[in-house]
Amino acid sequence: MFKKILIANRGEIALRVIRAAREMGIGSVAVHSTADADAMHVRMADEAICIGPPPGTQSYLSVAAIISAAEITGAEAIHPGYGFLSENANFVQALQDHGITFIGPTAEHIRVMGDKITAKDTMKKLGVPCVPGSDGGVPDLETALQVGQEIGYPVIIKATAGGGGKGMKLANSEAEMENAFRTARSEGKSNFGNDEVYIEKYLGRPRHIEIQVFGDGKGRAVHLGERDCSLQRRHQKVFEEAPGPAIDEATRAKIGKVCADAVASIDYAGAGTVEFLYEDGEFYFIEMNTRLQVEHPVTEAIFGVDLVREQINVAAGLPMSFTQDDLKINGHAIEVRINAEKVPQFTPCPGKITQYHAPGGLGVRMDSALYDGYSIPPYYDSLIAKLIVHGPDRPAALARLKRALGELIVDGIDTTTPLFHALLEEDAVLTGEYNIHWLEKWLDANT
Ligand code: MV4
Repeated sequence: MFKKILIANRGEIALRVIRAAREMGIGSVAVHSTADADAMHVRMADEAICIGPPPGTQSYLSVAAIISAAEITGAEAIHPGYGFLSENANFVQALQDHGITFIGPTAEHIRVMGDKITAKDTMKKLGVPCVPGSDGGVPDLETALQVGQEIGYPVIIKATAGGGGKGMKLANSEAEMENAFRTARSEGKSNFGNDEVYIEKYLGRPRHIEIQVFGDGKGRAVHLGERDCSLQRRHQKVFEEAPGPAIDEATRAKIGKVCADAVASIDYAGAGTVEFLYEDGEFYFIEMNTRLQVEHPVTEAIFGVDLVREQINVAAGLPMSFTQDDLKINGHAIEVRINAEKVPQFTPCPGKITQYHAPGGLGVRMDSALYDGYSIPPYYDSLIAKLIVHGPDRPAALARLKRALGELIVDGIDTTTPLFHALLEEDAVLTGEYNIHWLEKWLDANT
């Protein structure tokens, strides 16, 4: 096992990894920008090292600075958290060249899944159900129109390097194809430096269901059920739950096994998420994320596992601590993302926290790097806390969420907390009968 690991991240996810390391008897090294000298991850880690000025590009995204920090401190492995360098194949390759272990999958797996066309092609060949559409990239408008003819409208044109909804364009008819095709291409080119696009049948009212998988890198893998992350605003998740309210046990076992078998057969190592659109009882693969996700705690809650500990074990060459048969769901969990943003516009709202009180009690987990008197810097993501509740069933989890939100105090800045109080009054949230469009429609009508 490693003696010391470096966490190439900040905020709550850096704390999450430091905590797992400490429980495992592993030393932790925090890295930080000059803007984060007073951040909680710096205080909580065994050691901390400054890696550059405030902008992420010059600090948390600087491969050279992070590798230097690992070499100076003698860290043997690096956990990337999520975001930043977590899905950067070149970073993983550079670590390998320096003899530092990446706590995550191989550079090759990151590369394959980072390109959505190769990801889809790979998953399709492994028996994972995909959205009907073009076979790979669509080189020109003529081919695009042919695909439209074959699969029928509406269709969606997606940039293969796309993300966060960028480089994604809807065409409702042949007449809309030319404009949509050109726009998707140019957005792909300008945002990601890649103008390759592919085409899919457009699904009108799906849920976003993602399957948590975990591999040992040696041909064994398990699934840990699904999360329903349909409640999103502008491709940002705000509320996630597990198990999914629309998924029954047989459905879960079936799609879970397909995903676990797929990643086992490619010797996938560590945590991964296979994302689907789910409509009318059918799953359609869209993407795979090769990192630990923000919302992983809802899965940890219902399965009673520590995914970060498992990641570290597997990276050190040890086996996973569970088999598929060991993994049984207990109850229901919900996470809400508390952002330093002012509703209804969701304007970022950095500033000084004058008073902070975290909710607690049975079935409540608050993952946050906040403290009294902390100043949230303006340079990074606005996520400041994840409130995760766990109860014996969905109604109990909802009641616990309402109770816990009532205990939360974050003074000095605006947060998205009022949104969750309001959502907990909505029938669609209480029944779980929502899809990927519900939240945006509700916000349009209510804010
Ligand atoms: C789709 C889709 C409908 N049909 N693909 C949005 C981001 C990207 N990860 C995939 N996305 C979508 N792909 C087909 N064939 C609708 C979306 C989509 C969406 C997906 C998940 C969660 C929220 C969403 C909001 C708008 C559109």
